[in-house]
Amino acid sequence: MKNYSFRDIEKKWQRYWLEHKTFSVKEDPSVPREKRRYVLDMFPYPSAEGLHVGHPEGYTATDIYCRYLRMRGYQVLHPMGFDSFGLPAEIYAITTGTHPRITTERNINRFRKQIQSLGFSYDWDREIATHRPEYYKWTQWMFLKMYEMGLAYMAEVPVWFCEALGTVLANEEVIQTPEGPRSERGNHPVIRKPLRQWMLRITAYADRLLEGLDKLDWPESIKTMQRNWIGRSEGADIRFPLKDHDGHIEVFTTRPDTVFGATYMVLAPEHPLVQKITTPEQREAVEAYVRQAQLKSDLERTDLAKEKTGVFTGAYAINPFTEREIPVWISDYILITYGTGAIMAVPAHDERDWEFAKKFDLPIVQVVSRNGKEEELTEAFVEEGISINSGPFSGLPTKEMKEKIIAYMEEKGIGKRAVNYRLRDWIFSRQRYWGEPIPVVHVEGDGVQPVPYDQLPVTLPEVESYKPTGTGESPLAAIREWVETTAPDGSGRKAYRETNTMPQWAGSCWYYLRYLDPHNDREFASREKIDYWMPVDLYVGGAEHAVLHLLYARFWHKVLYDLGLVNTDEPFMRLVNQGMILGEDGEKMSKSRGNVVNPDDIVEEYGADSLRMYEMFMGPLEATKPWSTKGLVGVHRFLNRVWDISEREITDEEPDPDLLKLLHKTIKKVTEDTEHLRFNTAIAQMMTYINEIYKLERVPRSLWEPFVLIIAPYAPHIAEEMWEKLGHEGTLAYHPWPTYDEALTIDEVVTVVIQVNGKVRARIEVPRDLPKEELEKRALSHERIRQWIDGKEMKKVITVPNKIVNIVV
Ligand code: ANZ
Repeated sequence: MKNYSFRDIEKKWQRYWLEHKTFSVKEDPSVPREKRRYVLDMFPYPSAEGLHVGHPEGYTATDIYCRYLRMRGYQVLHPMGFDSFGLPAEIYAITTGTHPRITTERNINRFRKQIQSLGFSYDWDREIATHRPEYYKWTQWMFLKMYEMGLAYMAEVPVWFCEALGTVLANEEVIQTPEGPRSERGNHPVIRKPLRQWMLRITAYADRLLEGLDKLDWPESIKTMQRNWIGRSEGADIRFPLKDHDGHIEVFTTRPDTVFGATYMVLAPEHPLVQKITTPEQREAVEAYVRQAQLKSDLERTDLAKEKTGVFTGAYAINPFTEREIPVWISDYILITYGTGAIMAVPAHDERDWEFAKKFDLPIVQVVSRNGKEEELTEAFVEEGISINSGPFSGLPTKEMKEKIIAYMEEKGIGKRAVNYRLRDWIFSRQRYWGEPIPVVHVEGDGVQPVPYDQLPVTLPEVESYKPTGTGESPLAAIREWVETTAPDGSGRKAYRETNTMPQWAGSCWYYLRYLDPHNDREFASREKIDYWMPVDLYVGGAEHAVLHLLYARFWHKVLYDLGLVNTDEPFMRLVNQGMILGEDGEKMSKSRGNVVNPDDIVEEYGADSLRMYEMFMGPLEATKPWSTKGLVGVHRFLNRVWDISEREITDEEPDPDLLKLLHKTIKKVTEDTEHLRFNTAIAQMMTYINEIYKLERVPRSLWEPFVLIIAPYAPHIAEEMWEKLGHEGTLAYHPWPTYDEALTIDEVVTVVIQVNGKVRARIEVPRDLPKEELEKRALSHERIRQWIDGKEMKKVITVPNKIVNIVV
């Protein structure tokens, strides 16, 4: 294959764009609001491995879209930066002693070079990195705002602790495996352990995080994942008085309508009442059970398939509706972290309770029925139905029963309507070095004091060792000169710096705001700039961030909104997830499989334009698709053909009418597809066009120039070069996008009359010269015609193409 000299061309234009700051944008109030667009990529973690082929997929998609928008006259903000705190740099530091800052900056330089070698049109003047003090100063500032609002607090909580990583992990960072809970990063075992932690009260925003989803143009699957993660359940809290003790057991239930069927109760093993009510005879068994329950993960404990276990406490409660004494058990299928940590067990209508009752021979009373009659149950009847065995409430349908019984309980003071969320507050501290220091001090005898705003940032000290202490304390705890300080109130009292740092998710909660005003040292971003650009119009990134980053950032943004610091309560209006690129073998790319494709090699061998176009041609942006070197070579060959055409004689001759039509069709298709991010089909159309143009020896300029413009967002380097060859000066980046003539894009149509027994019954539009058989088929299946001919005997059909179909029945 003859190669066009993509290496020279690509370097030349990349240098040109950088030197001319082609893609830097400035706020300009004369640009109307509807002509501005903010297009955002999920910024990368600058790993030591460098860019992989998954990065350019999303980045190419946004780049094509941005380049297209600029040519359509939009002012486009398209920034890039680095999510640069995080474990790998720290782990590397532990083994090599190299400061994480040094490796991180080195990795960033490599990433930037790689990204630039792909010709993306970022505004590099706006680059940010979350580990730099001028950035994290504002992350700390926002933390202090949350502290003032009561949204950041300290608590002794059972947390996931990973010995191997030496740190606490958030729920979201723990995955459940057949071998028990493990860290998402590194796949190390994790255990539950109570530790003092900083928490962010994300639960206070649960309802707003749910409601906000409705107005977002996001993939339904991501919205569903967020809804499930937040997990809102409506029901009631009900109090069951204890027999032989003061007080009561409070339960949360989503089925208050089944209360007459509550034949026993179950407490979580960690429930505080367990110690109090357990009888001496049962104490030993209960304590043994509590000890072993601590070793299990929540998922193991609530696994439906798992054999139920439990122990009787020896105590009884009173069902306030049946007034019967019901036994109180403990079992690990009840979680202390959900609802009230206690349940009323209704074995007839809950599967887990059913199994438990069967195993321990506890009474089962049916209180909901299909049709108002009791039946022989062979398993829990979990559907809604008609209440039975429920005293004066019998006969009510489930929904009505729920309302009536809640009203009754509220009136009698037995219970009340309640809502529960699966969402937990966000554990916000990590016992690591390489993160934002939490900007508070602990003053001797006086507790926590925030570091005053004018003393931010609290910077990371230089350390000798990055090893976690293993005691659950951060490596920072070992640096006395840094830790020991005085109270910020000026009292001179001794104080100790907080040694926990923030999780990696912190910096990415607001980075899209810093791009707006990256060099501002008085504010995280000026309000004018926020008003000018926000919200983000299009956000593209991987689906793996469905509940982590995307939920945290929405929460954080809502806090800023409540502080009056941003103009909308949602940050990202439209979200698109790029699909994963698998290895040539159809497996996930990984070092161990040896199927990783390195973008640098591709750029070197085929050029950035080929890589960009190939990744977009692989399939729909959202689809998972395997890498194919053959496919890549095909796209490369296509670009060579394009180049080949550009070397031919370009004339001012009139174009052939059919080719002109094909051009207009092509412009139309590429315009619409680019607009809707359907890049693969846009490219297919360009290929069809090039197949025809390739046949010409002399190419009319009117067929060529528009093509150079529409391929430009996709393969910008070769396009710029060809544009220059056409005699233009400078970049085409802001040249108006070609328009098309709608009339030239439609195939010519004719109106055909359809008659039945000589009477005109319908008229249809069909392409001129539609073959006779096809025309008859369309006529006979026409809705109105079928009314006249269905069920009748067909005598004959007389067809004159382009004119008439006459049916005789
Ligand atoms: C009685 C009942 C009867 C229940 C019935 C269900 C069906 P969601 O939808 O997930 O919110 N539950 C409450 N707290 C629990 C805890 N800490 N650990 C384990 N299970 C708990 O589920 C709410 C239901 O889960 C509650 O409603 C309770 O069982 C159980 F026919 O109460 B139900």
